Amino acid sequence: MSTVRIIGDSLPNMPWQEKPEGAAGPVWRHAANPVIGRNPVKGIARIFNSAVVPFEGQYIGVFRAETINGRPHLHLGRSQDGLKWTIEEERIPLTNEQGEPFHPNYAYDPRLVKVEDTYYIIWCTDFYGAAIGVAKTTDFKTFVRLENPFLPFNRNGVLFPRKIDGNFVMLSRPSDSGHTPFGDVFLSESPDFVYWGKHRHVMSKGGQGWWQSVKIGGGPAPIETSEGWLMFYHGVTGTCNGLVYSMGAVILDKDEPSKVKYRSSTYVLTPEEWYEERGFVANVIFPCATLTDADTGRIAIYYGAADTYVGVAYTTVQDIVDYVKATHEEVGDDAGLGIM
Ligand code: BMA
Repeated sequence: MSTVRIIGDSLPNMPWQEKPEGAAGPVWRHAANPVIGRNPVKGIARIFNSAVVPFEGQYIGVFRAETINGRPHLHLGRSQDGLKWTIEEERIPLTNEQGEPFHPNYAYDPRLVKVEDTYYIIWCTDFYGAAIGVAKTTDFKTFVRLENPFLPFNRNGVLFPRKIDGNFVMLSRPSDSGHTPFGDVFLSESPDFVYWGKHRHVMSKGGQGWWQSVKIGGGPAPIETSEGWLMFYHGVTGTCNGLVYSMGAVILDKDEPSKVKYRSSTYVLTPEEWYEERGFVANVIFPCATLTDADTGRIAIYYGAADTYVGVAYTTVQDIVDYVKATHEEVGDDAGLGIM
């Protein structure tokens, strides 16, 4: 019997496949992955680490598009079913708040989150090095870039889908300027999306799970459930052959989301399929978005695979919450408020 509920909208036409017999873990892959292959659009070599939302009965996405000159930019895509995508050839026409064109040097790993009636794009931008960029739209025609919320260096900006206690809440992962060999997840609040503060530590890397021993970073926008905020994230380990990115899951306190309630000691998805193990960067699973249906508890997770493809995976809120509780491990002082 289902006891855990998603607190959100119904989405009966979201992509879905039932759990196959003998699935190894609580998350299973879409059988026809990858849903976006190489060279999907003229001038774009690879699309991965991207975000989607339901919009006007269809789906719209902000995609990390690696152009054929090697730079990542953000491109819009549309889909009837959330699986077959039409991606625009031109990058998203961002403007600044005065309405003038604004072109970030590079833009990658977007998240796309609706708060009230506005859609926010949060990405990794160039601000004297890697930092968090933000923009907003209500119609997916005009996109206004807002002030950068945080100082460099920082990545993996993840906005909560509603205000908590009247404030916007954003996770981020402070880091270094390169392929950062460290990183924990922090949380910041803002009353106006301009001034950010009340910074809290949320989660450390590590614990018994060596799959997340090097660094971690937030994933899709947290999903509100009757047990708290469910968040998928990436955890990274080092090997003699380079880094390996897996997906983990955590449940944060509903009212004080800097507190970890349950955190899975094991990954919930790790590179196993050819499109995850082989590509521009081998062995990467990097989740950036989910679609959910509150009526059935279904969750579809969009993830970048091997910095080359987009994959979709599924779970239900009951499956994943049960799994996270059953494999829970407390890491350091993560269960506290995160104020030193
Ligand atoms: C991280 C980010 C991600 C990428 C991952 C693996 O530092 O740059 O965009 O998927 O490395 O290359």
